[in-house]
Amino acid sequence: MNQTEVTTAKEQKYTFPADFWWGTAASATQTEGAAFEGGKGPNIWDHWYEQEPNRFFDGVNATVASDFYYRYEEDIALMKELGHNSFRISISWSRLFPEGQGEMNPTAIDFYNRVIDELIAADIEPFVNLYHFDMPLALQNIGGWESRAVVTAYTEYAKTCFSLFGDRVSKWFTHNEPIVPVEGGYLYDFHYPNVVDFKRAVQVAYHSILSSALAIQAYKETEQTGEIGIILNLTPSYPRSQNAGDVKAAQVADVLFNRSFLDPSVLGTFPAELVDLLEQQGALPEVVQGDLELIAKNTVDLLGINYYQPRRIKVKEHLPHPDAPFMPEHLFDYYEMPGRKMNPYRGWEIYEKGIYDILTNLRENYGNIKCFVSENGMGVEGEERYRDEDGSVQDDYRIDFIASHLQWMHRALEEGSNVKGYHLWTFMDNWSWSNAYKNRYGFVGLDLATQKRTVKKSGHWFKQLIEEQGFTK
Ligand code: BGP
Repeated sequence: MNQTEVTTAKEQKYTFPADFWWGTAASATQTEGAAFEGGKGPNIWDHWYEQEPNRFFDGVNATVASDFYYRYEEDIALMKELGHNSFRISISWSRLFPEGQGEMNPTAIDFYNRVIDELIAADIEPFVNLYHFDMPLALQNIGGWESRAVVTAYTEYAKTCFSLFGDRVSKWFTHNEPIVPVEGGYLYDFHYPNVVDFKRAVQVAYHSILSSALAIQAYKETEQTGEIGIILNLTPSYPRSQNAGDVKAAQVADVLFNRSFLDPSVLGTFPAELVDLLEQQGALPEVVQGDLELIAKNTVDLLGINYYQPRRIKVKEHLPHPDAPFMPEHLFDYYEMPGRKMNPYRGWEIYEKGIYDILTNLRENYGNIKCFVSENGMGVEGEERYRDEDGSVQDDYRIDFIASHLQWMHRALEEGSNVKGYHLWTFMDNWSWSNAYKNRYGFVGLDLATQKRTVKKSGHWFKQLIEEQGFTK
């Protein structure tokens, strides 16, 4: 297990446990397509596109995506060929409940049953996530995550999923990156409903956390014996220097963007620093009696970590106008560290050690919670230029990206981290919320004109890695 064998003077073999989860992650909106078919109701993405198509990159929406709705058999067969032992899907809430609650759509039940059965038949464990940014429009119209009634509807939706699919699914996730709809929809204007208001953002965040605890409670009340968790995008916050101002600023960013969700999900409590900050801003959310006990009792079994980039933080140098409505960035500034390695296409820093720092933090401060890397990946524009004569993208940069992250993960494992697996974002090039098809992430290339799938070099490399339980670098 986990040993590092010395192969040559410089190269090492990194070996992972035999039962490590290897696979990829995807989401319903970004892959299924059939956005207006099979009885699916509209969600906020369908609606926003209808309202403001120019807010979508290249004016392209997710109506077709990667056509998984029609091609899931072919895609799962390819996953099997590439050695996956696990794959994350999300259920489209508005496909199952076109109005978000009430009447169920039998065609959707049939579709998800077929996908889950197909995965199991291919020896690929389905990891099922309940919410990946796709609020049913009917529920957004009554307030979305700002509304307590939507929390109740979500709990019913979660219970329904457990009872429909829980006989075969034993890895459940309540949310993917719940802070993103908060940031996008209520702070920085990159998701519908395009509100910019800190207090409302806090209420949305609070209700997402509460809904997660309610779903966990509902799962525990079933007879089912699987595990339930949440998937968080963790962004380690590094101060520019060890000066008190920089260090304090980085801690504030960490509390706001990481600990705000991590602490209640894993420890069952909110950081005192967060409560103080919200109190100072007059932004404490509405909490109903009994909520905090419920959150305390219903923490996760399993944590998914989406890791793309760190935050580099420095002390706030120019204070905002005293009348400016509060925004998190009033408390710190971002800092462009000289010499940092960037993914030029996505504009995100690549810092492989971040994954080790996250895992170490979880081991030291979060009871070494069982976890896995649920997303990590590299979006690249213009990958066609790396195609060989057979059409296969020779993406050595992606292999290098994955291997360098795995090296740090391996080190964390050796030091006792409870990390159980690694999923790349994503299996096949897919539609992105912010960039449509500009940046490609998959192990499998997608020809948009023909929907033809072609495995990239990284896909073959990953298959070999799984077969050999590791790699040499
Ligand atoms: C994560 C999301 C994914 C995916 C990925 C890549 O935050 O969970 O849904 O989109 O980021 O980001 P992007 O597509 O914006 O480059």
